[in-house]
Amino acid sequence: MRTVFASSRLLRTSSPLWQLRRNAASLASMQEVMKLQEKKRSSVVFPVRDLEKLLSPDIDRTNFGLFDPTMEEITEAERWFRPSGKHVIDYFTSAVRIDHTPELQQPEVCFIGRSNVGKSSLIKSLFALVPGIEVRVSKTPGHTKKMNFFKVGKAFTLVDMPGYGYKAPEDFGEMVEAYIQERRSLKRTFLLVDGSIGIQKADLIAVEMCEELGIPYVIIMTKIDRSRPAVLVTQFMQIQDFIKSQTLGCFPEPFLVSSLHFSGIHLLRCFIAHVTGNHPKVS
Ligand SMILES: Nc1nc2c(ncn2[C@@H]2O[C@H](COP(=O)(O)OP(=O)(O)OP(=O)(O)O)[C@@H](O)[C@H]2O)c(=O)[nH]1
Ligand SMILES: [Mg+2]
Repeated sequence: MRTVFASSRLLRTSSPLWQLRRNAASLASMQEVMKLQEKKRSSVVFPVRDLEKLLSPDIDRTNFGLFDPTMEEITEAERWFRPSGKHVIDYFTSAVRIDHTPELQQPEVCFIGRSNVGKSSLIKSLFALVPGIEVRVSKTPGHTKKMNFFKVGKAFTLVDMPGYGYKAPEDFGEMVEAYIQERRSLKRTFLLVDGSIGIQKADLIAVEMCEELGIPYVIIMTKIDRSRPAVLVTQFMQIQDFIKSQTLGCFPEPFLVSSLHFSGIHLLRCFIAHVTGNHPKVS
């Protein structure tokens, strides 16, 4: 195991993440996050930084903080996720086949991953500032059975995908693969991996698909609230190593999110605004 912990830090058992259970829902906006103490704020916005502190100094940090906007840039990007009269954010339509997908010119990003990994929950958190928007999540795997399109004004579209694996629709391969291969407006594919268990066999199939199709994709580690920091940092380093040694099209640094605690959500909003060409200023 390559991960070497900074031992004194590892002995500290409490993570700032654990302390954030309280009032997590109120952290949906940067305005609320900015009211937190600096340490907590950083922990919510940049969860990777918490993990980085656990590593010994000699660990290679080349692929840490690759997308590193300022708090101001993240706050500014949030405007795309805030609806207004001129900027309507809502569910648009669903499709089960590529020839049923809507003709939209605006840039698109999609969320793929195993059933139950937290795709719909993540989209729900990203849209937490949109009153009344309906994004269905469920404890039952295989809940999302169609490609669900959410329009974010004229700026971009988010697509929630059915999961693969347990009880997934049989035509998942055909539906999702065809979409990824043919969708011209697709700017980024987010491949969700359960951060509490790491990469599974089924995830490798999705990685293989993305690699074969030669598309740019990003791994997101979900449900980070479920793991102790020492376990999470091990998973994180393993996934980073995996990306480095086994992939070509994958962004070198996984994103970390907890849809429950809003960790990593604000940064991801900024990244989405960035890759869809709506927030080009990020350093
Ligand atoms: N603790 C925790 N639970 C989560 C998180 N995200 C999702 N979950 C739970 O995981 C379960 C599955 O979430 P969904 O968002 O419906 O998963 P999905 O990937 O859309 O699943 P399918 O639609 O079946 O492909 C639900 O019980 C969620 O409450 C998280 O960040 N933390
Ligand atoms: Mg779903």
